Amino acid sequence: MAILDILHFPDPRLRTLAKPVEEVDDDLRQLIDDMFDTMYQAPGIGLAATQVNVHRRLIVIDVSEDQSDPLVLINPEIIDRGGVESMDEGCLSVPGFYEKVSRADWVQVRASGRLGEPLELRAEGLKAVCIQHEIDHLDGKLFVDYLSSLKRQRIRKKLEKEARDRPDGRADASHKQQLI
Ligand code: QAP
Ligand code: CO
Repeated sequence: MAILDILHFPDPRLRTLAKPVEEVDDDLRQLIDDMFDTMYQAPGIGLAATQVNVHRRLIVIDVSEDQSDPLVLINPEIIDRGGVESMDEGCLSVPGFYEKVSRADWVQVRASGRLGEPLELRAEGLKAVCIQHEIDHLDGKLFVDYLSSLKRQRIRKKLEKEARDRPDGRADASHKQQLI
């Protein structure tokens, strides 16, 4: 069990374009387990590897109320989408802020699972929104990018101040990129 440090907006490392996962091995599965531990203890419903400073295309999601529906998506691709859904989003990298974002309300996703097996699924509602939010992270994109620049700037200033006021540099300790 390991809780990983989460990067906070406006950390420039959150803007990194993640590379495809090439091999699903025990090291990757250890990272997946640590990402679930980190997400569940937050608590959160989705976490992308980018947020823990690992720039590989991997996300974990669980939108259930009782941590009963873990979903691992490796190299996820949205192959079809439809509908429009507007919902309040938050982000573990933007702690304390929630804003409405408009996205597709269903997605068809192709990915690999925890054992490297090919996977295709259709998700709708919160799960579909969460998948789109997490894949955005792999492309260096954050939900605040969909807000007005005024709102984004306000959030940035508050989080910059919080980072300054945090003497131990918590949540900013992982300066070295992990090599997976
Ligand atoms: C993305 O976000 C998401 O500010 C996942 O203080 C969220 O798990 C997609 C969290 C909502 C769709 C709808 C945020 C935890 C967790 C915070 C999260 C916080 C503590 C966010
Ligand atoms: Co997020």
